[in-house]
Order: sequence, then C-alpha cells, then structure tokens
Amino acid sequence: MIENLHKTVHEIVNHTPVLDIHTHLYPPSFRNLCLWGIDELVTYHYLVAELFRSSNITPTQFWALSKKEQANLIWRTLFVENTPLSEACRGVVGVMSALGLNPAAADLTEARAFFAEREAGSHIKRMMQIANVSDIVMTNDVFDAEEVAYWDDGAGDHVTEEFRFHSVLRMDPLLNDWAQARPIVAARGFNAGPELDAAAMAQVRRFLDAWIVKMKPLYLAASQPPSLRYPEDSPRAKMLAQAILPAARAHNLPVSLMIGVRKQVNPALRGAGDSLGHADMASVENLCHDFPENRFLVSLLSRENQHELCVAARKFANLMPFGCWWFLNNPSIVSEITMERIELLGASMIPQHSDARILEQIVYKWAHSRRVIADALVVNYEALQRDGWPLTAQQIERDVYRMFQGNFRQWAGI
Ligand code: FIX
Ligand code: ZN
Repeated sequence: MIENLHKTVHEIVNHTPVLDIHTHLYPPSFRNLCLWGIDELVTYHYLVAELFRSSNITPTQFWALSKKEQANLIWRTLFVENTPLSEACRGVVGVMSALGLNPAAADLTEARAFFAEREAGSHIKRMMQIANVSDIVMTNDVFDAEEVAYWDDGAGDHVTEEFRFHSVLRMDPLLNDWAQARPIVAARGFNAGPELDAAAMAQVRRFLDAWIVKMKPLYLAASQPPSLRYPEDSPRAKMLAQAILPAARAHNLPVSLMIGVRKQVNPALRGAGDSLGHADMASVENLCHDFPENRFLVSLLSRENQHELCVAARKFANLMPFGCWWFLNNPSIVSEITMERIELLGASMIPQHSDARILEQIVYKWAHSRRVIADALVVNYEALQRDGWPLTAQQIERDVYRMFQGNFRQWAGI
C-alpha cells in the first residue's frame, strides 16, 4: 500500500522521460524550419487566432506586419491589455517563467535579449532537458519543397545521434489531392499518370520506397478530413489500400492517421484557419480489420470521437490511440480523454504528444500534460488500492514508462 500516492505518482510521471511521438520541430540543420525564441512563440498560430478576438486589427493588416511587429501586437493585446488566461497564452507564461524571464513584462525586450544569446543546438538540448523529453519525432513533409531541399542537402543526416530527433514521412497530398501530388512524385523520377491505375500505384510505391530508404522514418503519417471513409470507391481509399499500407507492411512501419481536420474554414487566418469535424469510427475499424498486418497510430480531432476510439482499440490490437490533438490539448479535455483511456485500455495506449511547432513549447505542453496525466493515474491507482491490489512504486514506474516510451518504441521498432 503506497501511503502518499499523489506525491509518488506525480514524481514518477515527472521523472520519466517522454518520447514525443508527434511534433513539428526540427534540428538546426533544417535552418528556416527550426523555429525557436520569443517572437516565434508569441506568433504561434493558436495565439494569432486568439488575437483577432481581442483586437480590431484585420487579418490583412496583421499579415502586413513584420514578425516582430506581430509579436509586439499579440504581446500587448493578449498579455498586457488582457489576462493570458487561455491554454496557449498560459503556455507562453509557463515557458518564460521556466526560463527565468518575467512573464508580466510590458514588452518583449528582456525576452528578446535572452534568446539573442542562445545558440540553437545547445538551446534545443537544454529545452529537451527541462521538458524531460528523451526523443523528438519530427513531421517531414515530402511534398514541401523547402523540406525536400533540406533533405537533399543532407540536413537529415546524424539528427538522431546528435539531437535524438527522428523522422516521419508525412504524405497528406498523396491521400488528399492526387493532382497536386502527381507532379511532385514525378519530379522525384516516378512518372505516374493522372489516373490512379496500377501503373500509377507502382510509381507511388517506388516514390515511397525511395523516401523511406533516404529518410528512415519511424512511421508514415497523414492528416485526414472527417470525410475519410473506408471502404470507399475513391482515390483516397485506393491509395491507402494499394500503395501506402502495402509500403508500410513491406518496411514494417506503422501508419499514423490523424483524422478530423477541416482545412481553412477561415482562409484569412492562414495557419490559424483550420477547424475540426467528427470522424467516421467505422472506417477506422474497417481499416484495422481489413489490414491486420498493418499497425495504425490514430489520433482524432473531435472530442466526441474519443470514447469510440477507445472502444475500437479494444477490438483491434493493431490500433494505437495517441495524444490529445490540437484543440483537445487543453487540461480539462486531456483529463477526460486520459481517464477514459485508462479505464478502457489501461496502460496500452499513448496518452499524449506535444505537437510542438516552436521548440520551447515542449516545456509547457509537457508540464501541463504530465500534471493532468498524473492526476488521472492517481484516481485509478487509488481505486485499485481500495479494491485490494498491493500496488508498488515499481509497477507505477513500469506503467508510466510503457505509456511514455514503451508502447511507441515497440510499435516503431526502436
Ligand atoms: O496536421 C498536423 O500535424 C496538425 O497537428 C498541425 O497542422 C496543426 O497546425 C497543429 O500544429 C496542431 O497542434
Ligand atoms: Zn501536428
């Protein structure tokens, strides 16, 4: 019987390094894509969306400002003239406090001076140490020209040894817009026609094989709209069944499907303009059923999908729910999702990823998530002890390691 369960669980959760399985972070070799520092933090697209609710500036006027001017406006509006109460605002406060900066500063002068003295490589290692993140899994979009140029320039070499960054092959256009994808596939030397016939599928397979050999990804990934249906007589279903899932099997790689994003419901907000929708759970179950040799990492964007995702994961051991994605990454919802996952799946799930886009976000995203995940574990361990289980700290350490590291390492083969 563990007397001070709350203290024991929170200590173990805080001390267990986490493998962050989905981020948009990059090491310094990816130059412009490696985002860090106060101006990037304050102009994160979550805060851009919140700015327009508290300011009269129009999106057109905002986008005409420099990055520094944008940051100054957001700081003044959301952190000086208003209380930084939202999760995204509170995250910036948490990062600044963790770095010894004044989160209540009237402007960003002090913060800019602090970051100006930092060197990217050592700063990355320091942020990972503060956040207790052992590994960072990137999102490497092979349909983004800037990212491809960096890979062709060797930017991806040695990033694992030096920074413990790992790659992921991100391929949204393959599933969402063949007309957009086709010329990019052809540009890599794999000429496929406009029709998704057998010849085109073979070329897509060769395209994927070539990138997998070059990039050595831990998994293949795509963000999908709520309209994803399987089976379906559609380019998307065909691409999944005849190219992507066979490629994943051939290379023994999981496939991550992040389902539920409705892109650009307000294009004027650019990166902040996406919203969400309810995904079709039966389609996820059909994929898991029809492709038992494939391993599916699935994160759904709608809160209303979360319970059914847990139930589906009970039906299919090749389905791994992960994270509290995007609009779900708020303490109240992370708590609800983690509780239902523990009750339905025990420790056989991946409770969280950061989705960090700016390096320092891992500091607050993981601090906030660890607190909530630990509280959910305390409730369940208290009940277990109450029902007579002789709980030990070693068992808690085993469970937390499994959720923070083991489940993914086993699935990704690392
Ligand atoms: O598709 C994705 O990987 C999403 O996570 C991003 O596009 C999104 O902007 C994000 O960063 C959410 O947290
Ligand atoms: Zn993401």
